[in-house]
Amino acid sequence: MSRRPSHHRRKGGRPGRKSGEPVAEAGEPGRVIAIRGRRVLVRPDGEGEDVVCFLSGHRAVVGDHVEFVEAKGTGGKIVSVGERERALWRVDFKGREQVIASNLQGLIVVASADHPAYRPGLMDRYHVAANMFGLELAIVLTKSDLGVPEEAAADLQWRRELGVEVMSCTPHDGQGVEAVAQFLLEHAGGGPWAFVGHSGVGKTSLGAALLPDADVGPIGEVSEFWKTGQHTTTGASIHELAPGAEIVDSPGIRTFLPAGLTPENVREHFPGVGPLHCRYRDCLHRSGEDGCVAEDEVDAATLQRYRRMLQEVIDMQERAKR
Ligand SMILES: Nc1nc2c(ncn2[C@@H]2O[C@H](COP(=O)(O)OP(=O)(O)OP(=O)(O)O)[C@@H](O)[C@H]2O)c(=O)[nH]1
Ligand SMILES: [Mg+2]
Ligand SMILES: [Zn+2]
Repeated sequence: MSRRPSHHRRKGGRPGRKSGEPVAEAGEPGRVIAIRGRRVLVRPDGEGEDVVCFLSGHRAVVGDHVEFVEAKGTGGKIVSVGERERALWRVDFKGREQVIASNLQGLIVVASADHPAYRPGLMDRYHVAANMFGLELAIVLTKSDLGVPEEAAADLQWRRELGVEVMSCTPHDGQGVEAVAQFLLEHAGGGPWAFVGHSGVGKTSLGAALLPDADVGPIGEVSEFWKTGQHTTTGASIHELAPGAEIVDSPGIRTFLPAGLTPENVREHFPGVGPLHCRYRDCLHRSGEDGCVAEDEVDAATLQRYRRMLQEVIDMQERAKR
C-alpha cells in the first residue's frame, strides 16, 4: 500500500532524539497491551506475568514494542519504545499529533445504523487514514436492529464496490457477530485490528460479543451517554480472539483527522477519486480548475465530500502559517 509521510517513521519513544543524549538502558522486551491514564500494562515477550508500568519519560501506546525494567514495589518502568510500523495517527483539536495505536494490521471502523447517526464524512477520514498509514480497512455496521437508513446503506454499498469489507451485526442479540469473528481469524497475523469510531457506536459491545468470556470493560448506557456525552471506554486495550488474531478497543473520539494530511495526500488517498488524467499533473480537482476532468469522472456526491475535506486541510494549513 501507500507510503506514509516520513515524519511518521520516527522512533516511537523519543521523536528526534539527538546524538549525544544518553542511550536508553537495556530492559526486557515486551508489548504494550493496555493503557489506563498513566498506567501501562506490558506483556513480556518471554515467560512471565503482565507487568504494570508507569508512564514517565517514554510515551507508549497499545501495540508498541517496548523494553522495560521491573522496579521492586513500584511496578515496572519503560526504558525504550521500538520503531512503530503501521500506526494510527491523528491530530487533536489543538492541532497536536497523537498516536493512537501501533503495529496494527488494520482498522475496523465501527459505525452504528443509528444512535449515533451514520456519518459518511467520518468514514472518509478513516478511509484516507488507512490508505495513508498502510493499514487494511474494514467496516462493521452495528445496531442493525434499529433499521439501516437509506443514506447509510447506499454509502456502505459504495464502499463495498471500492473493495472494502463491510459487515453488519447486532451485538445485543449476536446476529452477524460470527461473520466478524471469521473475518478476524482469516485476516490475522499482521498485528491487531483497531476498532475505531464515534463514542457510543458499540465498539466495546462488539468486543464483548466476540469475546463473551473476556473482561472487555464497561459498556455505555445510552441515556447517560446522550445526557452527558461521556465516553465509556477510557483507555485502549488489546484483546485476543485466537493466537495472532487480536483487536484493539479504544475510546471513541468526537472528531477524527489523520495526522500529516496535505492537500496532495487527500487527493491521493480519498476513496473513489483518482488517479485522474487532468491537464495539469498537480491538479487538486477544485471547482473551475483548468483542464480538470474530475467532474466527468467522479460522481457528484463523492467529489463534493472530497472538496470539503480538501478545503478543510487547506484552511488548516493557512491557519498554521499565521
Ligand atoms: N440497539 C442496539 N444498541 C446497542 C447494540 N449494541 C450496543 N448497543 C448499545 O450502544 C451503547 C454504546 O455501546 P458501547 O459498546 O459502550 O459503545 P462504544 O463504541 O464502546 O463507546 P465508547 O467506549 O464511549 O467509545 C450501549 O448502550 C449499548 O447497549 C445493538 O446491537 N443494538
Ligand atoms: Mg467502548
Ligand atoms: Zn483535476
